[in-house]
Amino acid sequence: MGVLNLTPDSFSDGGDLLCGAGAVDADALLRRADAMVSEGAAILDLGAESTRPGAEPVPVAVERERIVFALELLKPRFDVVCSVDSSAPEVFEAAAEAGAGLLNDVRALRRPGALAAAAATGLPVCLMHMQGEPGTMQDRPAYDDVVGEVAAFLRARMAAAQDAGIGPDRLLVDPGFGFGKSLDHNCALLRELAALETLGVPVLVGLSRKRMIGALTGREAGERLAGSIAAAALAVRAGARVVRTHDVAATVDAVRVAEAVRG
Ligand code: HH2
Repeated sequence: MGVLNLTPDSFSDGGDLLCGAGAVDADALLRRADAMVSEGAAILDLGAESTRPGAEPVPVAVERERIVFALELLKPRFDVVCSVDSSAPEVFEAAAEAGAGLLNDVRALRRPGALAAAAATGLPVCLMHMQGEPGTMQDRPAYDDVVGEVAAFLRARMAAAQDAGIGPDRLLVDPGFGFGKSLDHNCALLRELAALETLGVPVLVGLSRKRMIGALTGREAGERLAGSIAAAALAVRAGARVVRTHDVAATVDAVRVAEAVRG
């Protein structure tokens, strides 16, 4: 899953795909998408609001406009699933109409109206764990048993989704690396990722260029490729089925090796 951030302020690639006025830069988006698809991405994840700690909220109308514009540009040109990284029910419906193939919600459909809106689209959904809200989630993350609590949260959100009409055949889950987690929490989740396989749906991971990689390697966001690749390989070895990445070519190679070893 290649990351395409249509945001001014994402932590590693913010502003790359927007023009000065905040509109999506069509040429830049097409170039980046084309590169990702030729490097082996099966999914492109479009996000129009940064979730990094302290990011500015984006009005829902702006988020929807950027997402729909990008989908209308990409869908006719690329034979891949276009995923939409959003928590807004208003965006789900518009995205589904514009050809989205997956909803990726870092809030696991907890916004009012999100469960019903996602159900109505008929699309698959990725439910991610996050402790707290983006603005403050890294202030003091705390767990007694991070792996058990993340698994229990995801199980509860799967049950809520099922009640709303979204069965397990339409779900993926994600432990949410870096979302309300210390370095120790992130490492414990990666070490014990296989525990999430008991949920019975595919596991997606987003580790690419994240702060945990920076903490472990001492490197800035643009220099975290090798660390991110190591984390992706470990995650696939432990059962991850989808890897969200900014660096598709290198990650595809690492995933192929880890998959072959996993068997
Ligand atoms: N991480 C980010 C955004 N969306 N979705 C899922 N399912 N899993 C993740 O780990 C995940 C995600 C944050 O990364 P990025 O999009 O690069 O940054 P930003 O939130 O600053 O736009």
